[in-house]
Amino acid sequence: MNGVKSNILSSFFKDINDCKIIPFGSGLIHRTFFLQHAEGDFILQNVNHHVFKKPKDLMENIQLVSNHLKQKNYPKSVLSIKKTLDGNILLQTSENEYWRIFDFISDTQDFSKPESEKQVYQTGKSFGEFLTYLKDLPIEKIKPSIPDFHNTRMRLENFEIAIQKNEFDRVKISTQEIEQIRTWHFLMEDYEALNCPIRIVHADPKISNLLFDKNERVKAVIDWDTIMPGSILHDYGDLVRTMACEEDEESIDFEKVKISPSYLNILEKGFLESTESWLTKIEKDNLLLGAKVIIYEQAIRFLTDFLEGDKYYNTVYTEQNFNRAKNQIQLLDSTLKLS
Ligand code: GN1
Ligand code: MG
Repeated sequence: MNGVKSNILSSFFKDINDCKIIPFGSGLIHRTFFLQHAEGDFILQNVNHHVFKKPKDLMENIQLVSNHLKQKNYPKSVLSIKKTLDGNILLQTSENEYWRIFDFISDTQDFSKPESEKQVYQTGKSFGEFLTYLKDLPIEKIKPSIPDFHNTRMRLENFEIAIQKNEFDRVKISTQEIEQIRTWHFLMEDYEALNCPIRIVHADPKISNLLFDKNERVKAVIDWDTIMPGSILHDYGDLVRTMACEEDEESIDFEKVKISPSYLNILEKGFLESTESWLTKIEKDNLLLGAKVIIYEQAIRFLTDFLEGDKYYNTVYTEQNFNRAKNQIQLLDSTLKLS
């Protein structure tokens, strides 16, 4: 069934005769399916354990966050894990694959770029609300599912190693982009000098990780795999990266890839409405630096993956990661011109 073996389904359901499975979503890491069953609708995922080396840790994080939010009466939908028939939150198969199931959150839409000011404002506000609810979850209970995930310095080191190795002979065509990235080194230093507080963050709040209702309001923040100790600036930055640009990260219409000042203002307004009372001055004063650093990091990551032969991100054509890197470079260039 769409490449999903029956032993996987029979680990979760007593009766698997009426299962319908179709590929789903736009994630760049896992394989995701929509699963219909007499018991209800679900999301079935094959967890990428090359990226998430300890899949059990991330499932424990998700369960913890889900219970916490439910207990606090968080007003939006949350991820609910469907356990295997023998009570596990994750299935490990004899072929060393990891599978999991969540309840499907119905009546939603998702986007790869923003559609209106109302949607942008609602996103800032709702995502700020999500972080506010995570604030009183004891941070030591959350395990970093990918160590050094937003360690830009380490990302740059890996980038330089990929250039040195040049395994796929792609350095030559990337010369201009490589040089551009090197000139923006100062962004990482500016960020490091801040010493931002460490809090529980989402670490991947791009637009497609938010589900909207018919009225352009956020119904759920999804993709909790990267919830970990980190910096609010990175989370706000990822919102700006995908919510304050009228083109999406796959666009090769590079001329049009730029920050929209009106979307940026309205996103910040919504975000601060939910977070202003508890963010520190350092955080509030440096939100835009968070955006610059995260767009920078994303450009580095896409270009590194291109140089390494597209091992990390799912791609459907050869130069996709190169184009994604060019898109982010363009976006950063326009962000730097704002101030
Ligand atoms: C990946 O899994 P997905 O598509 O939501 C990536 C993010 C990147 C994003 C770029 C674990 O997110 O860090 O920002 O692609 N997730 C991981 O689109 O690397
Ligand atoms: Mg993700």
